[in-house]
Amino acid sequence: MTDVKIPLDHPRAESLRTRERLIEHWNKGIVTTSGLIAHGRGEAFDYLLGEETTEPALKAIESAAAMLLTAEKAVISVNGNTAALASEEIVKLSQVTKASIEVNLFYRSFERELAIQKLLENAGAHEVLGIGEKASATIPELNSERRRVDPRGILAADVVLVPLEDGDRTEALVKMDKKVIAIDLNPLSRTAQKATITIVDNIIRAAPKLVKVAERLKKQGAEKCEQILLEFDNKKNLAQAITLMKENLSKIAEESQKHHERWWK
Ligand code: PTJ
Repeated sequence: MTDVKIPLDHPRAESLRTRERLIEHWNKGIVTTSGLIAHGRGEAFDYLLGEETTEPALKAIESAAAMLLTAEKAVISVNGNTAALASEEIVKLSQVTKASIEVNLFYRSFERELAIQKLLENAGAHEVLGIGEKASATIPELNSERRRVDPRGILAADVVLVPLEDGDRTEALVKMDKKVIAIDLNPLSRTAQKATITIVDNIIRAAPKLVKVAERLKKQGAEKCEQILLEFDNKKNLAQAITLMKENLSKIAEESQKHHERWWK
């Protein structure tokens, strides 16, 4: 933590607390320096979304929950930012959907893997895959450290949840015939565009909702899940997210124009 006290009535208090959380986990070696930059990019897109879970995001969350629940082997891939921002929800989601949890890092080091494993175990995880030598398999055509995966986890999975992804891995996983669920505030990113289901939302808001929806759908059964998946169209959903951002920008531009006109009359 930094020494800064965030006033409770600060208009951006929540956003500042999230930053503090990331800095705290950066100090613990969980979040990488680049992860702080990645968060800044996410914040910019979150502004355009109005910092709320939109209708298209809710639809994608429902479909993601349905896909996780009907998977033969689902795996939740965890990086530094995800661990810092949503470890408890990730563990809950794995319990509800019976998905495995695997640590998979772009900036891989054994120390970071262990620190993230510990954080997840403290949040209630029984087993964390992908640590050290256990990540002995390789995703073909991928040169980053993300290529190293656990043969009992991502390699064997039919569905992989990849929050805050860094690009080319989603494409590689899709080429391996896996279904990929992305959580990414940037609907234009390669990950967002290539994923099977893209949740354009902040992981802080999306992860608890994903848990709740999965709990509900689990009770409703596999048939309901399959129906939801049949009706979902990721490209259409992404287009709706981008349109919402465009409309929010137009509103801001109109207000700005009105303000200008009032001022100069
Ligand atoms: O922990 P490591 O070593 O695996 O490294 C992780 C990072 C995040 C550094 C790495 O994956 C990376 O560089 O990611 P990118 O390419 O910056 O992509 C991250 C994406 O996540 C961007 O499209 C951001 O807009 C988005 N993003 C950032 N913060 C959030 C987010 N999406 C949802 N919720 C957020 N809080």
